[in-house]
Amino acid sequence: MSQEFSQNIDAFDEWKADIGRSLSRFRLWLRRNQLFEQDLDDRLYKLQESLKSEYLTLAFVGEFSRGKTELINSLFFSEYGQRILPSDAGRTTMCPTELFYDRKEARPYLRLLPIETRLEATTLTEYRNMPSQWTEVPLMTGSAQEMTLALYTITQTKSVSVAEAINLGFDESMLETSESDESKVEIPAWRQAQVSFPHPLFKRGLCILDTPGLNALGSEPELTLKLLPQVQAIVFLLGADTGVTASDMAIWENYIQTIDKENKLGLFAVLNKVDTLWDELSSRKKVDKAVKRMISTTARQLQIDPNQVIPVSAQKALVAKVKNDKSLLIRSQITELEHMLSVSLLENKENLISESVIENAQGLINEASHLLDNKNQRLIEQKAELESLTGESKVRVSALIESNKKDLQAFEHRIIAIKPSQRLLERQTQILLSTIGSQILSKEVELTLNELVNSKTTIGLFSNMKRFYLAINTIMRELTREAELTNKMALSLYNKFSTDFGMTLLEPKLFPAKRLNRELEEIIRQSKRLNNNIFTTFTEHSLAIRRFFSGTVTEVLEFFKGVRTELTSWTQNVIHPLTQQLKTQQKLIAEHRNELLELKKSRSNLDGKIKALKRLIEEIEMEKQTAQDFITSLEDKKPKPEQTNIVRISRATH
Ligand SMILES: Nc1nc2c(ncn2[C@@H]2O[C@H](COP(=O)(O)OP(=O)(O)OP(=O)(O)O)[C@@H](O)[C@H]2O)c(=O)[nH]1
Ligand SMILES: [Mg+2]
Repeated sequence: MSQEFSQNIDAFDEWKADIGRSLSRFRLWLRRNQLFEQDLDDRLYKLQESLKSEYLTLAFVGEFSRGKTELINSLFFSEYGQRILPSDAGRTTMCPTELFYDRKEARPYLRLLPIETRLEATTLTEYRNMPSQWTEVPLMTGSAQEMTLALYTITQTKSVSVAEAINLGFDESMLETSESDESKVEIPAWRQAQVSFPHPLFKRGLCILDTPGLNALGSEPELTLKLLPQVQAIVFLLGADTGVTASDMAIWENYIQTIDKENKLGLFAVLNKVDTLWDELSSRKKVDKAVKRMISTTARQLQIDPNQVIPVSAQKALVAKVKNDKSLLIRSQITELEHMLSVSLLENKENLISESVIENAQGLINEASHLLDNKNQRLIEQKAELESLTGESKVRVSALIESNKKDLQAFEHRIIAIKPSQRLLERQTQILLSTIGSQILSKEVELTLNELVNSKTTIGLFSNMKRFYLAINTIMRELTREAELTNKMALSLYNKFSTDFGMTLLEPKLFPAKRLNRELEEIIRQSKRLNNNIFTTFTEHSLAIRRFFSGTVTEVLEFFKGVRTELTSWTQNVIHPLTQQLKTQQKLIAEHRNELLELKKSRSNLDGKIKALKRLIEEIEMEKQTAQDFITSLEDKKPKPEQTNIVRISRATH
């Protein structure tokens, strides 16, 4: 892709490095202020690491033959001077293909997962970590011919009986009859392809997902449930030669509009093959008018704004790049598309990082800064005490030691007094965790499996599937109820803490039950749509059940696993500020006691001690300012929506 994209990635890397540096500085700051704790440091380290490992994924989706692969060729492989990925008339890309650079193995390869793996209960995600299950084809990146030949494997099909095809999850009406044997049908030979290629942009973390048309989207649940919702931007391809057809509409409505990313997804409707409207005998003006008309029809059909439909000619762009034909390149309008893709892709990633890293880090800094606030409060009180000693008698010091002793005792009492509430909250978080414990879920899954296996009819299968959804919803409701209770307890513990210890505290971060509910609803909604026809399509119930398990059930289990991890770290985070505050305060009182004891022996250095306290208070004030500066500088790094002019496809009103 263009130099501009490369420059934007440079800026993006610099932005990430900048955030990483801020976090490193904050980690040092914590050590300097004696606030270092392994647990907190680990959390910060994880945030820093998450900045490094991220891939940026751009998916190309649309009905077959709209030019997805041709567009990828012209965006990324024009340097080869020919088509590298197979793009032909008719169905070409037979399986979802990921193009990226494997930074771990650091070598080019083509890996293909045999279609038969669909019969196994293992998920695509699991297969990703099992290289031995994939067939590897060497990639000679130095030669265009060798590359083209190797990548042609992606288009391979095989002849199987109709029954076999159906069992593998294909819809019979979508398959072509085999040329060599009329009783057989052609199915893709592979389920998924991975191309590791040292393209400069792939090396920097860009990943491309090329997908086949409608048929494949329908038959590979993980593509719809998992791969697509995870990408940063989707290019939806349409052809100017066909206009928006019924199957284009089906993909748009079922697979794209349904992705709920709370508008965090860059989505582009690309009207490809505009060159089919070019006409040697018509004036450029007339052609432009025809393109405009087509764009407005397309926009109306997709219910989006016309300026959200981007016209392009992937084929002419490829030719123009290969032949270095500048005027054809301009006419192909590829540069405009490249610009939009590069900006949007990065902008979406920046938004995600902003939420997951920047906001988390700001929370931690705020917490630490609050701790210093309370610390200073106490130091100021102690300084006032020492100041009141000047010129006073020894008796006064003894009185202070006595009162300090009482302070410490009272403090320890209060710690003991608050323990039950703290333990109650800890126990409640355990209850919360147990509502989605792996045992409960395994039991549910086992039950579902038994009931499905014992179902004699398709209707029976359906009702048992429904029962699974209901059971999952009940578990989620239970979690939500317990989460509300937990949140209430956290709030009241924080309140009690503030009043008992006379310290201000930040509001506790509440457990995000609402968001998790939304996420699960989305998984169930997508699964229901996918599963609607699996029990009627599959001849053998056992295969249908297996598909239901490898798709929906696995997805639901993965979701709850994620919730458990989130919950565990939430639990630690909600208690942590309290224990940390108490520890710091207790230490201060104890240190003050030592000081007073020393003063009792000799008062000669009273002035020195007051001065030292004064300096310490000033230093802490400065450190607090530094913490505020960290927060502001991170705030400045957040992407500013008003600065970009990317068109986003607004969610059509349903
Ligand atoms: N005229 C014209 N033809 C194009 C253009 N882009 C692609 N094509 C042709 O359309 C056909 C299909 O292109 P592909 O890139 O294979 O389409 P696809 O969307 O990847 O199709 P599948 O892989 O089968 O899903 C090929 O013959 C391309 O040469 C274009 O901009 N203009
Ligand atoms: Mg293709």
